[in-house]
Amino acid sequence: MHSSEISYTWKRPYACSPPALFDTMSLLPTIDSKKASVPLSERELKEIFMQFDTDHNNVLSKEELKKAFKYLGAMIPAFRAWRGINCADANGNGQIEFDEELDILVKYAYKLGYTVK
Ligand SMILES: [Ca+2]
Repeated sequence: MHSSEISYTWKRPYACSPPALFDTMSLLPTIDSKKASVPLSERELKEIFMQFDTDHNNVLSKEELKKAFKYLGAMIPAFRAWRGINCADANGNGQIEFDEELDILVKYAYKLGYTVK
C-alpha cells in the first residue's frame, strides 16, 4: 500500500452480484443515527435471523427474511430481502439455508450497520 487512501479494508470475500452499487447508495437511510445505539454483532444478527425462521425448517424464505429486515429497521425490507438472497443464496433455490448461506447473509446484514433498538 502506497498511501492510507488505498489501505482501507473494503473486502468482498464472497460472490455478490451485481456490484454493491445500490447498497452504497442506500447506506445512509439504512443507518438511523437519530438514536445513539450499539451496532449489532454478527452473532446477534444471526440469532435474530434464526428467530425469523418461524416454521423452524432451518431455511429462511423471502417472506421470513423480509420480516427480519423489517424488524432490523430496514427502510425497504423487500429490497433488503431480495438483495440478501441475491448475495447469500449459494445454491440458487431462492431461500437461505442454515448455516452456510445464513453466515453469508449475516455478513451482508452486518455491513449495513444495523443497531440495537
Ligand atoms: Ca439456498
